[in-house]
Amino acid sequence: MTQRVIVFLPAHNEEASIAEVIYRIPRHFDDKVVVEILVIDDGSTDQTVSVAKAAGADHIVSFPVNQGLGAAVRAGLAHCCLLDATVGVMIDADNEYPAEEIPNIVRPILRGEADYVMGSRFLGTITGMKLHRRLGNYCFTLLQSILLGRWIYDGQSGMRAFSREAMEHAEIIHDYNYAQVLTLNLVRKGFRMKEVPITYKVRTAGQSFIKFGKYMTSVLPGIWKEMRRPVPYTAWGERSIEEKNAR
Ligand SMILES: Nc1nc2c(ncn2[C@@H]2O[C@H](COP(=O)(O)OP(=O)(O)OP(=O)(O)O)[C@@H](O)[C@H]2O)c(=O)[nH]1
Ligand SMILES: [Mg+2]
Repeated sequence: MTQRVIVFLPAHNEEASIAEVIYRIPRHFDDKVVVEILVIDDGSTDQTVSVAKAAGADHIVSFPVNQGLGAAVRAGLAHCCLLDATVGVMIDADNEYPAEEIPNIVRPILRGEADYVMGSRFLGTITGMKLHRRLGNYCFTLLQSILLGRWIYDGQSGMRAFSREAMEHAEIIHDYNYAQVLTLNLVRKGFRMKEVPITYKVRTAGQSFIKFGKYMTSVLPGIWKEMRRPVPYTAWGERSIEEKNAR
């Protein structure tokens, strides 16, 4: 049976790099897999959409105004389900992540070994990441490791793959970002997470959206709120996460 892999790119004003990301996405890495590309244009005011279409994007969803990266990833996951994806992949549109390595994060899901695969920069290789970014990544990753009681290497990766069931049940609690709250949400629901090494190269075009103050005042309360929510669904059935951990 043919499996559908939908690769989605959240994009806000990425005309300089989105085409290169689309060209780098492998379309035929397995005879039984069809790959399609979906762009979630978050109110871009540049030529992101026309550049993406010309580069071969199959589907475009455009927000009339900018809503934030969390909202864009939420829409990406929902549209992957609408497009009947077996596996959904998200990758940043800024060409920092290795799109040609997408099969490595998809295969564990196709093989039924994982529901949620993160491309890990810290297990792989990193070129050009500034020291303060590295430290920020370590701190936020450590926080997630403590909250989940399991070791995570890269909690802020912009390259991830999701099983259909994980996409259907993923909840992103705030519009600003998804990175930490999505992992907390899926792992607490019992989805099996796996990290796979990737090669990462810091962007040379466009602008990072991260501003220290906004990041702290949005992401930390988001993590707090997510952790205080009950888990209404568990991938292993009706039992609560406490019961599962106690077994
Ligand atoms: N939906 C949405 N996407 C955004 C926004 N800002 C950036 N993005 C996209 O989110 C992805 C990641 O954005 P970056 O600014 O590179 O953020 P980052 O990779 O976490 O941070 P850097 O380490 O600075 O690159 C890119 O594909 C952007 O186009 C936004 O306001 N809304
Ligand atoms: Mg980036």
